[in-house]
Amino acid sequence: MSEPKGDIGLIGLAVMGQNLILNAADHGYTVVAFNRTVSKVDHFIENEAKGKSIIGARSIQELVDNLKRPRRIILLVKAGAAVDAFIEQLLPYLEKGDIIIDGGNSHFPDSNRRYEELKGKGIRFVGSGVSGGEEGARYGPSLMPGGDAEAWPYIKEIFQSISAKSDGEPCCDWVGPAGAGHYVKMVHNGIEYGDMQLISEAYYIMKTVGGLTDKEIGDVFAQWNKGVLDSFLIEITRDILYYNDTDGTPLVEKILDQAGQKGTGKWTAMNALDLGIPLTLVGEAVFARCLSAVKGERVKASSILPGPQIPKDAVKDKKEFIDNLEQALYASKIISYAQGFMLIREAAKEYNWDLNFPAIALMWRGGCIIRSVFLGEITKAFKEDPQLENLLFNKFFTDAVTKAQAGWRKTVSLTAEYGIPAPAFTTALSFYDGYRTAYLPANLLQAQRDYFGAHTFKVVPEKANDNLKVGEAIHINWTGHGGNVSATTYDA
Ligand code: 2AM
Repeated sequence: MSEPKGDIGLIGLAVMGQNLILNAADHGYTVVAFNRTVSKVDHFIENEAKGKSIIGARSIQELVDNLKRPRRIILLVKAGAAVDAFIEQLLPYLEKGDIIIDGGNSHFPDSNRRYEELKGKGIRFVGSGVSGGEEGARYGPSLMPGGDAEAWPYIKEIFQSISAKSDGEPCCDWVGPAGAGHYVKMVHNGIEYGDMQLISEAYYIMKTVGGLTDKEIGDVFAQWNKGVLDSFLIEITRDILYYNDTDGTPLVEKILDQAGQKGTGKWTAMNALDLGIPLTLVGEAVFARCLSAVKGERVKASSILPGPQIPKDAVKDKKEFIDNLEQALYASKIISYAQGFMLIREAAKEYNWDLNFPAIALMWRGGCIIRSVFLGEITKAFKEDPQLENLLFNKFFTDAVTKAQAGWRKTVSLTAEYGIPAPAFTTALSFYDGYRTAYLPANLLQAQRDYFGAHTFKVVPEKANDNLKVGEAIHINWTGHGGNVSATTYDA
């Protein structure tokens, strides 16, 4: 057989897979395409792929035979069993040093497992987050590869050339070991939940308290998209609000208010609970979707549970109201990203991953759903200090939240006063106030825990005395009854 021509193989010809192949072919690579349902290969080769540097394979053997060594094979199939099934099918045909890249929406523990299993067999595994939807896959996605670092030199050029660019820099770099690529993609999705919830709350506040029409709200988003909030999600929100149904009224007002979810936001929130990180905004965004889902109960509650009336003149100065709202959205978004990076930092510690923080921000800067000008500032912050403890400690962001604070507080007050649900705005502000408080009421909490469960507490070093010694686990007999036994396992 003549020398194989294929630079890279791709299994899974759904829209994402097809578009990624076309993207790679446009960049001069020869791609070998395969799919479980082989008729899709034929259809693709005869249509979209016609005349391009794309080879159709009708079996795994044919796919592998057509690839240069080390073979590079991307899987873009349904997450879960399909990925394991294809890895199993590929293994008999691969050699040590070949590379399997899972570009699907796999949960990171699966990628950790696959990385380990394949390492044992001499196969280099990469789990790569891919974001940007169908359009992104075709013209430049955000790619977040992690796994076996030995694979990176062999895939770097292809990955960085097909990825989105931000100021000429590719939105793709090596994330870190094992499942780190899929982990970072998961957190991206969690943050996406948060951004979408914040924007939806802003729309709702303008609609209810502000009394704005959808067209007027669309105009506000159009305006915001020219400033610090410039982002893909603000842009599409503007377009959605401008979009009218055939009868000339806004389509969005005809959509049932029950949010769906596929689970990546939940995974992020659950991981935050596991690692003990207050990722409150993403958590609220997931719960807000859950609350929206109990539509029947909400309709019933709307006629039983009273709340304040919104007076017609609730908003006296419309411009000020909108400016405050913009500040609230901006500040809350900063909090959400600060929390997201707190989580990633903790994951790096917990899983012993050496992560590339400036690269993570840059990968989200373009190509993906949360792409924004704002992520350029985050990239800068981490480039200045890759060890940055918290985004809020970077001068740009300290100044930004300081400046936004008054408008943010007024907006949250307004929602509380008029009974408008704004969980994401509210939790962001609560986090901010908690984070900047040196002495929280957890002292009382510790006392309660010690009172009923003898869980012990530690003393504030400056207030130590002969009975309360620094660093010691102290138990007090609060009632004067019972013993002095402390319990660390009793959890009633
Ligand atoms: P199909 O075209 O044969 O259905 C997105 O669904 C992609 O994942 C498609 O390429 C689909 O292949 C593939 N896929 C879904 N479930 C699969 C499975 N259990 N085994 C192999 N491929 C699967």
